[in-house]
Amino acid sequence: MRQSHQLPLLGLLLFSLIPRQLCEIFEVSKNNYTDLNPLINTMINSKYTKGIQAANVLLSLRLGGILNQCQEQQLVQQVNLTVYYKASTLTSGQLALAILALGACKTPDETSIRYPNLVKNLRNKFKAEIKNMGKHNGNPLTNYYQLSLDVLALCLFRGKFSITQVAKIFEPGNKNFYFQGQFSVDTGAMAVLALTCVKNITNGKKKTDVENLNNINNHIKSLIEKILSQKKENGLLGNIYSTGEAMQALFVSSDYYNESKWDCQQTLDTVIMEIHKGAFRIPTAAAQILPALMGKTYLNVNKDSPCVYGPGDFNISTVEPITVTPPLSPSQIQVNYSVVIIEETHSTTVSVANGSVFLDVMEAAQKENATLFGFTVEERSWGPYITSVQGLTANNNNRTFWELLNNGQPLDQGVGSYIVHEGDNLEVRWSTY
Ligand code: B12
Ligand SMILES: *[C@@H]1O[C@H](CO)[C@@H](O)[C@H](O)[C@H]1NC(C)=O
Ligand SMILES: *[C@@H]1O[C@H](CO)[C@@H](O)[C@H](O)[C@H]1NC(C)=O
Ligand SMILES: *[C@@H]1O[C@H](CO)[C@@H](O)[C@H](O)[C@H]1NC(C)=O
Ligand SMILES: *[C@@H]1O[C@H](CO)[C@@H](O)[C@H](O)[C@H]1NC(C)=O
Ligand SMILES: *[C@@H]1O[C@H](CO)[C@@H](O)[C@H](O)[C@H]1NC(C)=O
Ligand SMILES: *[C@@H]1O[C@H](CO)[C@@H](O)[C@H](O)[C@H]1NC(C)=O
Ligand SMILES: *[C@@H]1O[C@H](CO)[C@@H](O)[C@H](O)[C@H]1NC(C)=O
Ligand SMILES: *[C@@H]1O[C@H](CO)[C@@H](O)[C@H](O)[C@H]1NC(C)=O
Ligand SMILES: *[C@@H]1O[C@H](CO)[C@@H](O)[C@H](O)[C@H]1NC(C)=O
Repeated sequence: MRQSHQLPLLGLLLFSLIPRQLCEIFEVSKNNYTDLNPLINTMINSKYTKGIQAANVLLSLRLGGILNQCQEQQLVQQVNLTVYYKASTLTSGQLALAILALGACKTPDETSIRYPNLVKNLRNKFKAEIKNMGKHNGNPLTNYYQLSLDVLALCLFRGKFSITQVAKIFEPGNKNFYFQGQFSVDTGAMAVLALTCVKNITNGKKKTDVENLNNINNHIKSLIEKILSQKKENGLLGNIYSTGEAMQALFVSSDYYNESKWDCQQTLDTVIMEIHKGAFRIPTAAAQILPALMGKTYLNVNKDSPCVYGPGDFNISTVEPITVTPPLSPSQIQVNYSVVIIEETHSTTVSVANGSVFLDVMEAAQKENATLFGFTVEERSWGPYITSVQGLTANNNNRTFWELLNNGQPLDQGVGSYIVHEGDNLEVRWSTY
């Protein structure tokens, strides 16, 4: 494989600015940058980078200082289209992500751009989330990962919000930090980033401020403990897809845990290994892991760092494209597939090409009997998301969703990514989270 590109100079400098106790990240050597190529390729070569996925990618590549002007313009255009023409259909967190991406770096002449209209719109969407919690048993329109993105964007871009309310909502015992009783590391990490920003803009003069600061400090400490308690043998925090954001949370919270509690290098080594195994083939997955690998966090977003351009820019066209999924082989495999709704189970055995994904199995079953195996699917930033099966639709107001399992174990990938194997017992189950 020929690798003839390099990261921009600023990228090199940034490596050396990472606080020492965190991670020795990469040695400044070309060898190490090539480890990141699969991520960058996935993000830049994706033909499907539009909408919110483009916001994820833009934010990530800007934080990394990896884009050239042309690539950046294309991505900004995609995000522009989404925020200016589809604003009303965006969820709160989608808009927040777009604001973070658009504001993630500034050329010297636009340091004052703060997207006041978008921020005002976000404020209204955030209010609607809170209102929904009041009406529907504490359940927001979306989820706490998105409420955290909202607070982060409002905080960084000078939107109005109540610090007292934030301190109250993000109480770590809140059920919205958990899915099926399990602490959600992604959600906790995003909340730590948001709370860290809020903490920093709160000056402790008034009595309520002192109380809020005290609460927020306690929340951060407790969330960090919960994140570290999800550390696996191999150093991952939660699973491979939550690790990047958990690393960001740990980077900004070094005052809240003992250094001996986290071996950053081990986490990093495992992530690099997983990059080479192809774990980050989805652009959003690549986008979420990259900043941490470059020692950056979402709090670095409006630090007035200019976008990095120049002759040393990463030359995308010299990079070999990666295959997105292994090729289908002509041989067929047999898998079991069941739809489970409470006590009622409908099963079938389907035959699909070796190398097929879960979605192919669902489509084969649907062809066989659309009454029993009919379903609807929507494209989201992580790929196809199952919204209904047998006409039964998932609903955030009562925390219902269609859960994916194999051999009784929940999958950590979606229907568009999980490659099925001979003898799999696949299941879509009507569940609550
Ligand atoms: C909240 C959440 C959920 C909620 C979504 C409903 C709600 N109340 O919002 C619930 C609990 C239902 C859920 C379900 C699942 N999730 Co989920 N979820 C998240 C979380 C924490 C935040 C998503 C979000 O709001 N992003 C921000 C907004 C701005 O982006 P968005 O694209 O508009 O968000 C929507 C989609 O992401 C979608 N969504 C949520 N999860 C998943 C998973 C997949 C595969 C897809 C395609 C879409 C999708 O719901 C979001 C709200 O509408 C992410 C964490 C992360 N790191 O991103 C995990 C995450 C995306 N989920 C994940 C997984 C694996 C699942 C499940 C497949 C689990 C399972 N075994 O069933 C199912 C989806 C099954 C299906 N029906 O297709 C993984 C995806 C990894 C991967 N490589 O694909 C993540 C990264 C968590 C992790 N660390 O493993 N999830
Ligand atoms: C970085 O590169 C050096 C030598 O080029 C290598 O020894 C080291 O293991 C690499 N680090 C990582 C995290 O891959
Ligand atoms: C995106 O929108 C902003 C604000 O309307 C505009 O100034 C900018 O030129 C647009 N950028 C692109 C690449 O379309
Ligand atoms: C805290 O806020 C100040 C300005 O109020 C800013 O200069 C500083 O970078 C912020 N620190 C963090 C960690 O965000
Ligand atoms: C950190 O952990 C080490 C080893 O477990 C211990 O010796 C040290 O006292 C701890 N420091 C703090 C500040 O808790
Ligand atoms: C980038 O790659 C293209 C095609 O391989 C080449 O023509 C161009 O000169 C390269 N640019 C830089 C800056 O290396
Ligand atoms: C499916 O393909 C994989 C490699 O792509 C191979 O190892 C496996 O034996 C194949 N299974 C069948 C049943 O053909
Ligand atoms: C689908 O399954 C249902 C229930 O078993 C059955 O009544 C129906 O005839 C089947 N439809 C087809 C097209 O096989
Ligand atoms: C959830 O809400 C939907 C729509 O309001 C309703 O059809 C469904 O029966 C509810 N499910 C549960 C488990 O309460
Ligand atoms: C498919 O499921 C049925 C019923 O659950 C089970 O008896 C059978 O062994 C399964 N087949 C395979 C290949 O696992």
